[in-house]
Amino acid sequence: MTVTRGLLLFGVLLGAVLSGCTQNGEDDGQAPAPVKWRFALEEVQGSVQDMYARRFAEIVERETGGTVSVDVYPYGALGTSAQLTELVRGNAVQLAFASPGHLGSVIPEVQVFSLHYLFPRDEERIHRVLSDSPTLFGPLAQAYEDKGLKMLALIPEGWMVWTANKPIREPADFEGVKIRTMVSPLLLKTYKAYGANPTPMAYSEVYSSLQLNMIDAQVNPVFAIEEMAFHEQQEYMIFGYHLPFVASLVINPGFYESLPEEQRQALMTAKRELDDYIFEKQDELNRERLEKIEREGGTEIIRLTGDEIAKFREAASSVPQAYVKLVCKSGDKPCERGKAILDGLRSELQAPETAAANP
Ligand code: 6CS
Repeated sequence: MTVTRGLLLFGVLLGAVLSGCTQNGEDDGQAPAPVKWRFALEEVQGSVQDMYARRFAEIVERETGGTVSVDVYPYGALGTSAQLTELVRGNAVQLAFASPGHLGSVIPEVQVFSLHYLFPRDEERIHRVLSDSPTLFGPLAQAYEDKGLKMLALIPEGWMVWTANKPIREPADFEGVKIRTMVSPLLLKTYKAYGANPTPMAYSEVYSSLQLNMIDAQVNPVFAIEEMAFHEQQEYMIFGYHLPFVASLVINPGFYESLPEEQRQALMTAKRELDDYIFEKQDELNRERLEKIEREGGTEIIRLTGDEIAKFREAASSVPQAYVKLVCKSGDKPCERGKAILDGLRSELQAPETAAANP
């Protein structure tokens, strides 16, 4: 696949691409050339992250009167999710998406986004919390800062959906199933609680691992399953509504501090405008791509009933304790902060108007 080839060339390309960028150039004595910010994605062109980044670039360019230009690097150009995070910490790229599912070993507290059935079925509520949460933009953002990352925004990318070569309707169906997960430790604990055999690996390796039968199943939002063609290697897609996929947008903190006020404002304007934009766009994209998969045929879609979901909720009920154990293993500060994040997020998500909570 293109993505895999791109990642194999990581070392060579990275040097070539990054040394070719202008940070503060001049245009042959004419108007100063725009300052370039590099923005790296964990997803390919046409994805939710790509839509976000392209609109982000337009807004920043508009708000800074063209003095800043944003170069977007889709997945495959610069590295895996873990490598992109390191590039931001080193300011080799200024901005990147960092999925919590890949960040858990760096920022244990972020694994609150891996807790199955913590989030209600009410997507509007999730959207509002991800846009404005005092917990997520307070203590969680502080946990990012402590690890050399500034968290600018959290974006919803749709419900995670299981794909497999057998129908999965209850935790017992996961017994012995080799399911690819992102690399955060809590995800492994969760799938073990279902009886599965979780196998963490980079996104770029999933297609070939499915093709070679090295894994039996994987989990991702619909738009990603379609654009990475995972469904072509699987017979079933199962909606268990266990977890929305959330990505965080991170920026190098030193770079952010060095920006003039006008450019910081441009970042905040982009964040605010894009909160609503991406909520609507991801929903559209996930619907369109589900219809496409259904039209193509060959994939059986299963939507779990309330009773079936209840069995998964029960099987996952010990995982919040595992989250607390994991954050507390990392020291007193992450321990206290992790517990506060879990409690704070829980109460924000369960505000009274969330009548349609997860069954
Ligand atoms: O499964 C993954 O690793 C990836 N999935 C998506 C939808 N975005 C980025 C992430 O790395």
